[in-house]
Amino acid sequence: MSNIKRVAILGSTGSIGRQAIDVALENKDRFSISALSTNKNIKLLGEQAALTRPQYIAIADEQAYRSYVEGPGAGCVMDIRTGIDGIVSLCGDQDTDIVLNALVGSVGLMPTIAALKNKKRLCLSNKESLVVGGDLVTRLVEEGNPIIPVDSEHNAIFQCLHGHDKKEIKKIVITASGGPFRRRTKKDLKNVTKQQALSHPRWEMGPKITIDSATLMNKGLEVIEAHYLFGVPYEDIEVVVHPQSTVHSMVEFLDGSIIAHLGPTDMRMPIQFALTYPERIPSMVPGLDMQACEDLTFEPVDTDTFECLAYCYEAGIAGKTYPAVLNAANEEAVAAFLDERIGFLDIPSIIRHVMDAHKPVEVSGVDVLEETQRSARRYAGELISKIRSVRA
Ligand code: MN3
Repeated sequence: MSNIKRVAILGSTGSIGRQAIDVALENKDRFSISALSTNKNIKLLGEQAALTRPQYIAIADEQAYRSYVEGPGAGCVMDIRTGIDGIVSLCGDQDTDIVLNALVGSVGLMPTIAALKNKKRLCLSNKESLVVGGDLVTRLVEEGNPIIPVDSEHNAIFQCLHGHDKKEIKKIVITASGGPFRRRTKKDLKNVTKQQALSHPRWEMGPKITIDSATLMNKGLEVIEAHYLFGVPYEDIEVVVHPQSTVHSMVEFLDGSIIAHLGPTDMRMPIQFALTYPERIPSMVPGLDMQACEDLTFEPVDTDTFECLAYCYEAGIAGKTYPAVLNAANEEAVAAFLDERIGFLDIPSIIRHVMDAHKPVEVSGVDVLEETQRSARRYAGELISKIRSVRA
């Protein structure tokens, strides 16, 4: 058997997916790509497929799938699939050792479940899988096959915890850059534009996560993600603003020692670590120059202004279907904000209303989550159209 690990990259045309391809191509002696998937960016997918020669590709959007198989994909030797089922099926292929789930949004849940059920190594960038389905997903995690987090903060915590027992953790400290609106007041945020919200000071990311970073929703989702990944109660998960984003996160242990993870702000580093774990190999990413390092500063997070973060703690602690509802409302609100149908502060307001109207139930299975999210999205949609008619 060859030592080359075969990687399925779900969401290969997104920011994380593209960087994962870079890492795999840079380490051809270790990795080959067995599968790629996109929602509908078939142009880039075609280029990636020509470059990496996977056995399988999946195009979630049916129309994009048809244009591809009738166009550039015609006569191609790859097995081309469509729909969410097509993406999920990539997680079970015998030709795949590692599934890197870099999908955006709650659509990532089913592939996460499939990868764990099929006993693949799951490198998880899709935090929504854990936010929406944390109770279901953690039940599938087996000893010896942990989820390897790709999200930089969680990848950092995962590294800090190496060799330590969970019982030794006093608390987890997740760092936040503070986003583009750090130190702003609510009044300042009332009329911020989509462009302003999309210019993140530290990280280059896709539009959805960039807006989530501006509202601090992203940090809140990461708190829930950390709760499920590391089994730490919410009261032991703290968020601190660290504008330089050099410390990616920290763990405080029972004896008061804090172990922190530092590195450049480049996602290729956590992606590579997730793929090579437990080994470390040289990286193409230039290391951190400590001589040139700015001051490393820390400040409290302002949850009065950035209410989304407080809502995430609330939903996480309340449990049951609350996190799924919070996430669904956020996805709808962010899409509407990106379409310029609602204002920036309408995002937390919509989430608040949808959460308040929700009657929580126990997460007994995927169907419960689907029904819950559907009705949360429907209600969020109603609120969005009301706001829109007021604005027009
Ligand atoms: Mn992150």
